[in-house]
Amino acid sequence: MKRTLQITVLLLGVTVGGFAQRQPQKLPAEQEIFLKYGADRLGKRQDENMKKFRDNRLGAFIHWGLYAIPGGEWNGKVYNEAAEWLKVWAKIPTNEWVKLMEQWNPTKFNPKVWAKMAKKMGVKYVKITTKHHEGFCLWPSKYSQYTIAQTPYKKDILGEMVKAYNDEGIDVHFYFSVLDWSHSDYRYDIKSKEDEVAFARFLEFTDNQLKELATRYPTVKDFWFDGTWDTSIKKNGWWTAHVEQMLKEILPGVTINSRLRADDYGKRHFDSNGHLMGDYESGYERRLPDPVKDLKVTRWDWEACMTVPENQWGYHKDWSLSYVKTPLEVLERIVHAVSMGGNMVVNFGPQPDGDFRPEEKELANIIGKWMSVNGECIYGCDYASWDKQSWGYYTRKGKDVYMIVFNPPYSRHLMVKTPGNTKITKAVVLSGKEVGVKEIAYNEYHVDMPAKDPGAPFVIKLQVEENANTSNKYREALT
Ligand code: JFZ
Repeated sequence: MKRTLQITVLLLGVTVGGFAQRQPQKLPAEQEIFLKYGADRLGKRQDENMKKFRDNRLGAFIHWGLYAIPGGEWNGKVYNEAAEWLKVWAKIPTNEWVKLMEQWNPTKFNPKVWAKMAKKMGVKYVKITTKHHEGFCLWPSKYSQYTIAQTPYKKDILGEMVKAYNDEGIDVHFYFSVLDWSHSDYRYDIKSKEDEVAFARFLEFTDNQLKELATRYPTVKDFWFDGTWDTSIKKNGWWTAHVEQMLKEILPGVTINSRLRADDYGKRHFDSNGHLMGDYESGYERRLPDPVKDLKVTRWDWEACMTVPENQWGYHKDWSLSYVKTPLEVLERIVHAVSMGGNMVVNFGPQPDGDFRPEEKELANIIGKWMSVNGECIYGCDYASWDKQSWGYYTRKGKDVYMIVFNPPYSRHLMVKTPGNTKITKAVVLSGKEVGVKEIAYNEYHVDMPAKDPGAPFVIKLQVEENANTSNKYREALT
């Protein structure tokens, strides 16, 4: 009885909660309910593959599919909603949409140039859309008629990308949409026996495609699932757990995002007991945790991804229709994510001709220049757990604490409050000179600005001494 009530309450929470799915409600252990398809593990994965995923910190997303060809425009009408969803906005039937395949011939595509661009930008991994909601496959899948093999281009474009990125030492992650608008067996919900049978066939087809990807491209490091929000999938939580297991058997060490998973009760990302499913949370999409309130995110691995215009993942021909983030704003989001113990993936929507738009090239260049000087405060860095200050963000790697300054104060004194028993012994601007540090009160310091204002975000590396024996008798006397 008690259990039934609990489940009812939980289910109610799921339905009414909507986005509350990302606010895990941790139940005391004795109140946890039995789940066959809940979290496989508590806490962060600590193996080498996960460590590499985490240390990479900065990635690029590539959204490339048939939607790049119309670029947000259909029959003379320009739609400002996400270009990769144009089929839905303009209500284009599948048989018409897939005709775009006849035009897929990116004559300017050069995977080596793409990989060099990513390398120069300083990204350590690239997430590629192997198949977006439209169903078009960038690899010659033997399970679908809508693939790169049926276009004038013919060649395995995904294979070419994987090789080129790997040759530059860049990890490749696969984006895969379970939702497939091109497949007649796909169901949004299961309402009849017929739906059940069709959807079972669809899940088998999806398994086959995933096995195909994992065996054709064994260097893939991660699967990032999308298009898993429909009721049909929530009713088949067992399948999401099975997919994770299946991929991990084929590719030991592979990492998988939380967006794939649904538990026995259809609860997504976090199971009905409040535990993260998959290896890292992937709910931060075009938004970031609050730097002060959301510190719980430091308890699990997470990765955020962002668009450069307001909401365009695929190529859209007119970027003037929404606000486009400046390179500085993109940079701040990267730093912000790392300061909260997360990864950041910046999106690119290549043109149909295989080149990148000038704005994206410029963005990659500017980020790359900054990373070449300051990358030390990003790669392998984590949440520093020092009190946030208004001038910017902290990150940390072992004993080194980095101050990433975005908003220097008029006083030219950068306030730093250290945790108990932590002393700052030296402060050096990355690729620059040492700056003054003054202890102004117990565990409070002023770190000087560089003599010449850099006029751009800069990084100060702090040398700290943590001494468990230091104590402040006066402070103790007050307690
Ligand atoms: C999905 C896609 O629909 C979109 O086209 C793009 O590929 C993006 C990366 O992923 O969009 C989402 C998915 C999940 C959320 C929001 C948009 N979410 O959980 O808030």
